[in-house]
Amino acid sequence: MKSLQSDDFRDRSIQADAQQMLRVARDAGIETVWDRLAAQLPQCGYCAMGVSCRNCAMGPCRVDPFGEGPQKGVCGADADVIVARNLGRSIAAGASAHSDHGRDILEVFAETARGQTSGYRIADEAKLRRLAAELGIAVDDRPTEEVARDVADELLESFGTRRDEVSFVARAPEPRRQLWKRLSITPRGIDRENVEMLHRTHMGVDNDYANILLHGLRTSLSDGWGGSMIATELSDILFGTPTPVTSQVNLGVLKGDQVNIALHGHNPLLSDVIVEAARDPELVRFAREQGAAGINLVGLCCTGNELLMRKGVPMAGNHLMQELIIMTGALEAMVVDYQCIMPSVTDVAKCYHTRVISTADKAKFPGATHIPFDPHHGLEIGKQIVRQAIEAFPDRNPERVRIPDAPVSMMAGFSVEAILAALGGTPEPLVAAIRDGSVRGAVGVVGCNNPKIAQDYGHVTLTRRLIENDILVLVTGCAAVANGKAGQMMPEAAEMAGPGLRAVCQALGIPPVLHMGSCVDNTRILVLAAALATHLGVDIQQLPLAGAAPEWYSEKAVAIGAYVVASGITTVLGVQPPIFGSRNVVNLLADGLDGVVGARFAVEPDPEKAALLIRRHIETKRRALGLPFLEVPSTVTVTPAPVTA
Ligand code: BF8
Ligand code: SF4
Repeated sequence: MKSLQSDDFRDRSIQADAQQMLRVARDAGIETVWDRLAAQLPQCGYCAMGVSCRNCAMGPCRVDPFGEGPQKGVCGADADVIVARNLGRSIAAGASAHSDHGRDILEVFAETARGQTSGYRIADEAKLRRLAAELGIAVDDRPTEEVARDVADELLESFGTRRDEVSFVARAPEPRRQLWKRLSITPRGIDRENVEMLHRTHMGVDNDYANILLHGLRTSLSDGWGGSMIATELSDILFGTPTPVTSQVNLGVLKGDQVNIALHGHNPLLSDVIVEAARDPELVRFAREQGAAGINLVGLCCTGNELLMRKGVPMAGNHLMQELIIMTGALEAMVVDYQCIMPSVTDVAKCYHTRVISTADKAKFPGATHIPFDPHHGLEIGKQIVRQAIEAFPDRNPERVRIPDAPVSMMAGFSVEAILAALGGTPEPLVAAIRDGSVRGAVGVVGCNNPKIAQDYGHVTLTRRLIENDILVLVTGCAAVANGKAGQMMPEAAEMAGPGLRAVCQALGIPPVLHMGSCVDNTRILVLAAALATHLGVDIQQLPLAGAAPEWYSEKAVAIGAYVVASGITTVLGVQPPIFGSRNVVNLLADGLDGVVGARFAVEPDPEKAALLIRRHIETKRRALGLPFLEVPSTVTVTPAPVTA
């Protein structure tokens, strides 16, 4: 890892807006995530290798991966069991986060169907009816609310224990479903698989590392084809299915003369009504009275992605921008819901006039003002929050305002429906392009920022190399924002692509990097992969696809990686997961899984090398399908053009 002590902020981020704010942080003596990482170094080697355990009070224990110290915990668990248990619990935590988000949406959807909410409505009735028909619910001549109630009841059952499989498993291609059945990893109930993982990883239950990891796949599938998919589908129905939209990205989206409000977190339930509240003429007038020219909403992280995808709300930044945005001195309020919100934001906010407003009873932040979300008064609460932000405006110190200029244009809104529409209503043009080799394949580049990697370097470099080699890139989450900032998400970016992909993008008027949404929207990638596989009459594992999480940090990303692999898509991680203390676990995940689910994990911190690895993988899949393929040598002298934002 590069030194984090230096003043050369290119080590910390490749983006100019972040570098500029890091200078402000240094000059003002404000601590950031990078400083805290430096203070943690060297991080615990046992934990980094996954061989420490504190699952019971006979411990905590650790196993010496070099064979010199103890080889077993007090209970007798060896490195294999400890590593597998820790990984299993990470998957369960990530899957639970996504799925609980899905449940929150589902509950508001159910109440909306019963006419019990305020500020919510069925925005995409056609999608509701399509979904209902898919779930076997009668739709003809029935009122929308009635259909919605049945959909809600059906999906609520997916969380429990009364089913053999969660509803959306039926969307997977038949051979994949048969495979899951043979392996006994079909997810039965979303909550059930997560609870069972906690049970299995209690002391003295599942002591077979492979058996734990198989259940890890099942748990992750309950997220990918369960909780997250429910979140995506119902968010589309409640707030609209995304269609292509152009907006702007980076800290330059803040406005010097307006009340700036950042919407941060993951769940669009409240932020969506805040968009409406901010248009309220009375509040706009109030903002003017306070001396502001207007109210400017911007997004952060996945709540930002939800709003960008559906409403074109400008995007201020991804994960590592959440502290830096406050240091612009121009942020009146940061409204947070849950997930990926650093506890440190309230500390940074204390140095400025910024109000941090927490909104979820399950996610409180000492130092924040708590205004609890309540779907029965959605719009009212949204207005109350906007009012708070406006009240903070007169406290802004104009001398401390530092807004980086020049936001970058980015296109978003590529739901599966929008992609099919761009293709003329059928996947055939994409399939034809993949067949003739003008598009070699597609890769989902997803996931977080992690201060262990210069911010966005992994995402931007890997994506650039893939599109240069005619590989279509699908992005979500923080990876999408990274590529947006780097200017790789406008139709003009087709110029950066290889000749085949360039021609396809230019013919369709789309970018070579398609924004498919927030992290729960990785399920859109599953749906697209399933549609392509079914169209071709093959299983997902046979398709020239791959996944990549170059800068992942979160347990949610672990769950995503696991369900992507369990769905048959090989995935390359850019940050080392804590598994290297068990050779058996590493061998299973990086090799053995290929013979089980037809896909595996790889770890490659260097995005240049990861690009080669992925290209080789895609050409191997092409060859097996009998499609024209290229030789991608394993040792290529890479003299790439430097990637900068
Ligand atoms: O769910 S990519 S840092 S913001 S976990 Fe978090 Fe990772 Fe960003 Fe969205 Ni996803
Ligand atoms: Fe130690 Fe076993 Fe308890 Fe873990 S479960 S803390 S390895 S005794």
